[in-house]
Amino acid sequence: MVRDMTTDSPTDNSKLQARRSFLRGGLAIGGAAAAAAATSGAALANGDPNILELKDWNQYPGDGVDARPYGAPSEFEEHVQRKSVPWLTADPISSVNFTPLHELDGIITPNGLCFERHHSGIAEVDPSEHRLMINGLVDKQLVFTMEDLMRFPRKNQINFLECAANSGMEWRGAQLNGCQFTHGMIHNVMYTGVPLKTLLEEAGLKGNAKWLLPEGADASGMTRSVPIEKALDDCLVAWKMNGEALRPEQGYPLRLVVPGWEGNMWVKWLRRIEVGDKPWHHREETSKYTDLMANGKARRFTWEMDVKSVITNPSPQAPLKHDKGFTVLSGVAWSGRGKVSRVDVSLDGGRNWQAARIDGPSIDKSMHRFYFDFDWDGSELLLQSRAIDSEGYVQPTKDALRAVRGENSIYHNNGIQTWHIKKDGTVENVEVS
Ligand SMILES: Nc1nc2c(c(=O)[nH]1)N[C@H]1C(S)=C(S)[C@@H](COP(=O)(O)O)O[C@H]1N2
Ligand SMILES: [Mo]
Repeated sequence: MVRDMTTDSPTDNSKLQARRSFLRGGLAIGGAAAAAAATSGAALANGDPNILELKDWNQYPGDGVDARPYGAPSEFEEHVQRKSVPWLTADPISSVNFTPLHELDGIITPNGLCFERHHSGIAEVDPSEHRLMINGLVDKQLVFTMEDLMRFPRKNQINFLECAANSGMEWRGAQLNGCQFTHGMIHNVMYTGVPLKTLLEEAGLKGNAKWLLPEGADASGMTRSVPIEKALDDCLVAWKMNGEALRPEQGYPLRLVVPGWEGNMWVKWLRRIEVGDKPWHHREETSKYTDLMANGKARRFTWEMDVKSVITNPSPQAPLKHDKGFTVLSGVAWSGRGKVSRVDVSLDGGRNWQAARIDGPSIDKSMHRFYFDFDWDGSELLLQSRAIDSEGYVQPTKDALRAVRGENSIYHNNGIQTWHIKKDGTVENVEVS
């Protein structure tokens, strides 16, 4: 149990702010709006200074257009941060931090909040000195500058990247108190780049070309074996994320996008792609990123990230701040095998299920956003979400997962998450069986 990381406690001020904005924008929402209006009406009768008094921003002009050449979030959003779990790794150089999923909405992860996973820290690469080499079983060995790459026909793709270790700390039981920590090794970004297929065709694949070995330019020299079928299908060599250059944390100036497959294969600071006829069996696909089964054997090359979902609001870092009544529940779902076709929500630990509403774009191998609007009766709840993908795969319970995979795994935990909602609206990470 890691209590001290739940720092996002609501202040009275933020409660007031929430009511004010609800009143301003909420007139068409019916019963819920009426309840909120009644509260605000009482505040008004007592002389709410937020209504009666002039603020600085009402009276004095603000910064001009030259003050913020590259914008940053409001200072009131300072608590919205990537966070690490101090005891998880020995040092921050080979470590991970987590996306604050409970602070986000829609499907796109803002660039500054995308979780980071580095094996040797953030490489600061000068793009003018960066090269991408393709060698091995090709007709022509090629070297590209960044300018060379940008002359190829481009493609845009929205894809989630999930580290295979996401939720890994939860394998043996509920541990971390917040969806940021249990599920935050994921981000969902629109990438711009050139299809890997185009570059491989430029080099010309030999008949026996079956595998690729992408390699990173960071000090970890990250490598993974990628089968040629995937490379020719939907992989991208990308230099933009959400419209702007990749952030250094995400592999500036170049990274591999491997849609739906485990994050480890999305090599950052991509400098070389070797073409071979068999996998290389490197560290990241033998000692790491394999799944130790109950019989002592390890599953290998488990690339696809199976269907998964989590309720982000409410959750331990985002408790319910209102009394019983109209409640908007929200969460995210994704599948490495396609689209999410349905998300069900349970209020009673998986006994009864109701369909949630998926809202926003539904894109292959992308995050989906779901909502479930319900009338909270103020009693304790055991919230769960269960996603079903376009292949018909249903997100399993943690018990079902352990029955097949045993107790030894870290990677590929897509089990159903349970949040215990208390009567006072606080939330705890629990497991039901
Ligand atoms: N060159 C290089 N590529 C890398 C890594 C790395 O340490 N070095 N980490 C990998 C792992 S384990 C993951 S989960 C993703 C994380 O991507 P992100 O930092 O954009 O979240 O990058 C992958 N690519
Ligand atoms: Mo990872």
